[in-house]
Formats: sequence, C-alpha cells, structure tokens
Amino acid sequence: MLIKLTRRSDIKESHVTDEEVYLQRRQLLKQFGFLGAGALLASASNQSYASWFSDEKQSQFKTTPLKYKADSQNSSLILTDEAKVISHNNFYEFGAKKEQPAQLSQSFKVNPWQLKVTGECENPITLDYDDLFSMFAIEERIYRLRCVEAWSMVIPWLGFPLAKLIAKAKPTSKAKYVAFETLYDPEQMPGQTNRRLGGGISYPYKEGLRLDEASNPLTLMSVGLYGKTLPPQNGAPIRLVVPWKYGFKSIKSIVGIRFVEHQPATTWNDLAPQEYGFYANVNPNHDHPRWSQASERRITGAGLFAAKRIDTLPFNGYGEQVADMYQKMNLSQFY
Ligand SMILES: Nc1nc2c(c(=O)[nH]1)N[C@H]1C(S)=C(S)[C@@H](COP(=O)(O)O)O[C@H]1N2
Ligand SMILES: [Mo]
Repeated sequence: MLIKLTRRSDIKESHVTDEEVYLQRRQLLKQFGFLGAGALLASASNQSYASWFSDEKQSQFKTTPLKYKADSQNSSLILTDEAKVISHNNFYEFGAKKEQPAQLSQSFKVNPWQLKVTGECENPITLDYDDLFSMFAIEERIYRLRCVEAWSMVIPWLGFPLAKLIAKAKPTSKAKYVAFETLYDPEQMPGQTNRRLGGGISYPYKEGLRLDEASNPLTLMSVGLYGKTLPPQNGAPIRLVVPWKYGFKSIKSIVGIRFVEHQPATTWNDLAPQEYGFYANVNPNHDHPRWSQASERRITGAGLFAAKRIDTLPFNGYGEQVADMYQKMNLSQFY
C-alpha cells in the first residue's frame, strides 16, 4: 500500500528529532542532577541499553566479546554512542518505529542458525552459527551508515569481507548478481504478519547487489559491533553492511545468499521504485521525491548536542573505492 509510505517516512524523520530531544533532556537532567562531570561523560557510552526499555519484563539478549583485528585506518572518526546504535534502529520485522526493534527482539533466537550460500556457484556452502565467527578472520570496520531518511551514524562493525565467502563459493560465469534474504519466522518477528507493526511491507525482507559490488573490499558481512556479537535489533547473528549505499541495502539476520543471473527483486525497490532504487548509492545530488538528500543528521548521541547536520557526500564518502564500478551508468540509475 503506497499510501502508507507517505506517512511512514514522515513519521520516521520526526521521530529522529523526538529522540534527540529526549536524549538532550536526559543529559540535562544528569548535568543539573547528582552526577559529576566524569560520570556524565561515562554515562553516554557505558550505559546498558536495558535502561532504555520501558518494559522491564523483556529478557535482555546476551552478546559475547569477539576477538578481532582493530581498524587502525579509521580510528580517528567520532563514533556514535553504542547506546544510540542499539536503540535507534530500522528493523521492520520487529516494528517500524525506531525504538521497537530493541524492545521487541530481546528473546530472538540466533543459535542454532543456518546461512545457506546457493545458486550459480560450484561450491554451495552452509554456515552454522559457529562458522559465522570462525570461518574467516574477524576485522573491525569503522563505517558511516547513511539511512535514506537522511540520518547517519558512525559504527565500529566487526565481520569479514563478503568477497572471502564469494571466493569460497566459486560463482559460475552465469552469476551476475547476489540475492540476500532475511529469516522468515513470524512467531519471533511479529512485524512479518502484523501489518501495523511491520509497516505493511511484504516479508521476507530481500536485498541484492551486483556481483562486483558484492565482491568490493568494502562490502562487509557483519557479526558484531562495539567489540561484541550483534544484538538482535542490529541484525544478529549476521547482516550485510554496504557503506556507500543507503542503509536499507544493509539487510539484517540473513539466512540466504544466492548467486543469480538477473537483477533480483528487492524489498523497498518493489514497494516504491521511484523512491528506492536498486542501486541506492548515496547521492546528495539526487533528492528523494519527498525530501532533500543534500545533507544528513549525524547522530553521535554524546553530550548536549546529540546530532548535527552535515553535508552528504557522494557515495557516502567512499567514492575513491567504489566510483569506478559505475563509470558506464547514467545518473538516473544512481538512485
Ligand atoms: N531485514 C531487515 N534489514 C534491514 C532493515 C529492515 O527493516 N529489515 N532496515 C534497513 C535500514 S532502512 C537501515 S537504515 C539499516 C539500519 O541498521 P541499524 O539498525 O543496525 O543501524 O538496516 C537495514 N536492514
Ligand atoms: Mo534506512
């Protein structure tokens, strides 16, 4: 239902503002309350997200620390507070409001898990839960995540390049695209059958990349953030991260990766092709039909100013690494 979409996005953008106001209020309370300056600084990053929930009956999902090689190249980027990264989410399977995924996903079962790599390849692979963390070396990648709704975060992901999994699967010459699919399990993911909760989109959530995009060194299969395994609201146990594309391409809780000959159907593009392209490369010169993409609200979550407006960069600032892949395309295909 396209009519729902208009409201959906309007609500989302205003919701970001609401949360900022909320966060600033909290910080003010602390500052004028009983906490010293040191405690104020510490509170922003060390606070458990359990305290963000209104429903205390929710059992909290357990994350575990991971061993990884640190990202030394991007260590100077100012990170978004962990508390913000795990409480302000888009994961419509658990609700279309920003705070719902964290609230409604805490009993999500991630182990056992199976990720099947199939289709046009010589070497189909099934990864079980433990394989997700042991098949390849885990690296930290500090990336900017730019949502199509014009907000962004800086997140220290952990994971491995999708290129390594592709090399292992050995795609045939017929493979031109890679199709991804999220788990379909309405008993655990209430938004998949409750249309009001799930934003009226059809599930399972699907995404896709061209094979060269999927093989780009920046394209990450993420199994963690901030030094630990992913919480459910961020796509546990494994999700995609494609930093030069709008956030909706970075599909969560993946159970299927398939090599295919033709461009696969993808969730948001199916729903509203004039608003959400298949390529969806971040592009400040191509506005969304209902809002500008020239700038973005960078959410840091720290201090009195929880966010600031900054210019949006072509390819989200990753042009040097990715622009070559699009030389032959015209501008209209960039959205
Ligand atoms: N399965 C699934 N994957 C998804 C989404 C979703 O609703 N369902 N939302 C996308 C959108 S719009 C964004 S911006 C990112 C948000 O990732 P984060 O919550 O970890 O920041 O996840 C993407 N992956
Ligand atoms: Mo998004």
